[in-house]
Order: sequence, then C-alpha cells, then structure tokens
Amino acid sequence: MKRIATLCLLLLALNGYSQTNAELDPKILTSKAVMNQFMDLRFGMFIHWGPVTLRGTEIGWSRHHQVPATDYDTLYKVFNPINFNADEWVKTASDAGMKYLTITAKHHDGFCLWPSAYTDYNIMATPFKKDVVGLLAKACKKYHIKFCIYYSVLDWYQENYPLDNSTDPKLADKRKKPDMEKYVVYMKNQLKELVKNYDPYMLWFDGPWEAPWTKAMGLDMYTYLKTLKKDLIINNRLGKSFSGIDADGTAKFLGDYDTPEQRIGSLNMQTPWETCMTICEQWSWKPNDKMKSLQTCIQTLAKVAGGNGNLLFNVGPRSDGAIEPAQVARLKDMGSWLKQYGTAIYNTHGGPYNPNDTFATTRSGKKIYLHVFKPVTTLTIPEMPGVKINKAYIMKGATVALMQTNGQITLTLPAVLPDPNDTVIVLETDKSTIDIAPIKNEEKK
Ligand code: FHN
Repeated sequence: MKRIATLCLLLLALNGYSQTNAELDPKILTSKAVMNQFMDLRFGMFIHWGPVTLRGTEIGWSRHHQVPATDYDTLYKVFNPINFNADEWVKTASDAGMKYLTITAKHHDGFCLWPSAYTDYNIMATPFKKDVVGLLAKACKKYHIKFCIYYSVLDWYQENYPLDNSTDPKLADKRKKPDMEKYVVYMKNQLKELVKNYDPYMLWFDGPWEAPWTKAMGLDMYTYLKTLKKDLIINNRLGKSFSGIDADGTAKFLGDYDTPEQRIGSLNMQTPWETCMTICEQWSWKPNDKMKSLQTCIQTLAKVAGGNGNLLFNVGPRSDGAIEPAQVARLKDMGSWLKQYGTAIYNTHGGPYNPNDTFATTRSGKKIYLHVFKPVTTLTIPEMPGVKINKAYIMKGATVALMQTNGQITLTLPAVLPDPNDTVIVLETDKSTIDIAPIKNEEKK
C-alpha cells in the first residue's frame, strides 16, 4: 500500500502537476474560521468498508489482482453485514475521543454505500438493503460527531471512466466506449445526492492521480461543490498534486488542507493538515491484521497535534459489519488517555518545538503542554526567546524542577513517569504562547 501511495505521489511530481487555490475565486474558499474549527477537533475516525471485506483483501487495489474482477464485482450479491450498527461505530469513535468520522461512501471499486439514483452498483442491490451512509449520518448527529464522506475520483467499475486497474492486458476490463465528460457529470450528480441528502461537514476526495482526471476538472469540481454548500470543507485530493508545501509552509495545492498519508506531517503553523493512518496495516479489513500498540497510537496522535495537524485514524470493519473487538478496545484506551490529557490535544496549536521521538509540544493561551514519550529523568530543550516559565508541573500531578540558563531549559523528571505512553508536563509562561515562533530542536541521539 505504502508503495502505491509513494508511486502516486511520484507520478504526480514527475508530471509537474501543481495548482494552487490562487486559481480559484477567493470568495469561495473555505473560511479560516471554519478551518480553525476543524483543526480544533484534532482526531477523527476513517472507515474503509465495502463488499471486498468478504475476501479480506485491500479495497479497490485487489480487484483484478488478488481477486478476479468477475468475482470482486459480484461480491455485493452476497454482502449482508447483519451486525452493522451505525450507533455502535459512532459510539466507538466517540469513546475514542474522536470528533469526526469519514466513511468511504465510494472507493476506487465504484461500489456505493448509499442508494444512489445514478448506479445500481450500490448497497440497495445487496441482501442488506440499508442506506449505510444515511444511517451513519444520523448516528453522527445523535453523538455530536462531524459526519464526513470519502469519495474516489477514479472509478475502476464505471464504464465511462477510461481506466481500469488491471495491468495485465489479457485481464484488463476492456472499456467499450469510455467518456470522461459523462463520468464527470456522473460524479457531480452523485456528489449532489451526497451533499443534499446527508449534509456532510467535509468531502474527502482521493484518487486524482490518474491521467483522465485533469487540473481543470479539479478546479471546476471545487467551484461546483461550493455552490452546493458554502462551508463544505474539501481536502486537497481534487488537485493533481495532492501534497505540497512550500519551504515557508504555504500550500502548493488545490483544496482546504494537506493530507500526508501513513506519516506524521511536519510542524506547520500556516497550512492546515491532517495525517491519515491505519490502526492496522490494511485500509480495509483483513484477517489477523497487525495492529499498532497503544503507545504508538497515543504518541502518533500527540506528535500530529504537536505538528499542528489532525489525525484521521482508520479502522476497517469486518464483512459482518462489526469492528474487530481488539480495535474497539485499542480505541477505547486512546479515549481513556484523552479523558485525562485531552486539554493538551483539543483546541490547542502545535509547537513551538517540532515533534521528535522524545517529546512534542502543544500550546494554548499562556500554557505549553510538553508531551514526554521516553523515560528520561532530565529533559533539556532550547529556551523560548523572551519567554519566562513561571511554573512547571505534571498535568494533574507533582511540580517539576526547572532551570533556565545559557539559552536552555532543563527539566528534572521523576524516575518513573506517570504515563509511559505520553506524560504531559504543563509549562505556565508569562505570555500568549501562540506568538512564539517555531523552534528547531534536533533530536539528541
Ligand atoms: O488508494 C487509496 C487507498 O486505498 C486509501 O484509500 C488511501 C487513504 O488515504 N488513499 C489512497 C492511497 O493514497
């Protein structure tokens, strides 16, 4: 999977695709206030799901490869997730401390989890016959979780989309008469259905890297969507270069925020960004998938927040509709940590130090939250120019001894840190911390 994402990025870079919001009418761009509210949420649930879970292979990508297309494209006929319960999925997200949820309404395989009027290849053609997108939208409203929709630009099932994902000419599903113009109309009709019927907080696009999708289509689609809902948040994957930040931190892409994938983005105080990452290894469910440790999960969230980003953390529910109990338990443990330390994550800004494997920092008002990831007894960091630390203490715990000399801050920590995954130390300063410029701190190996 990682190889695929890297390949996609490489293809885009080689094609020299770059477009920015400067090519859009500034009046239609999502406002800073809406984006600030989104960034305050910090933590969301990504869900990759569909009939492919019957095979336990990767959604979209395994079609024609591990699973012959003739098999893959007929799985819907026996897809009957009798244990699907939208409230349970959303409650799992809420108990994890997640504030938004993004569902793959249509992934690269073209299957639609809602009763689309524009294709029969949708959930109502399965024995299950329930509007999954609609049920999740309703459950998100009930649990005050922002409802977001993932929609794949590329579509290896729809006849009008010119490409299939088979590399073997013998296997390739010969497109009879593809017509990209008609496919774009299909996209706009489906997106209008999704926006009008389910009122998503955000659309998470994916798959812009293939040749049939052009820069002009991306600009046109962003503009079109903003006629449907002004404050709709749209990620940067309608554009061809779906990740690109200038040296000074400004965006070099089309869309409202950057989407580093399976990696933690760099500290950036200018451009909003969200890391999307799997809790296991595969995006959609597979048997015995290897799950990240609680420490890795918590430290990933803290490092992402420390970089001023959001974390969209992915689970892949099973073909019966249930999320693996082990993943539910892991997420619950993240929620327990957030119940204790959430003040150091939600409604904060990242920085001023760039995160590393020893610590990360978040900040709010006059406070800096120093997240310590390793059992160190002293921590020495570059001082913050012009900033005086009046008090240092473990959040909800004991005072921490602190020295500020020779341009350095040295903290003396207890031999056993209260939380081995991430102990939060509060530094109370004498000024508004948001004004402190980012501080480069190299990891001492
Ligand atoms: O090809 C997809 C992949 O299946 C998955 O949906 C990820 C999630 O961000 N996006 C693409 C790879 O970059």
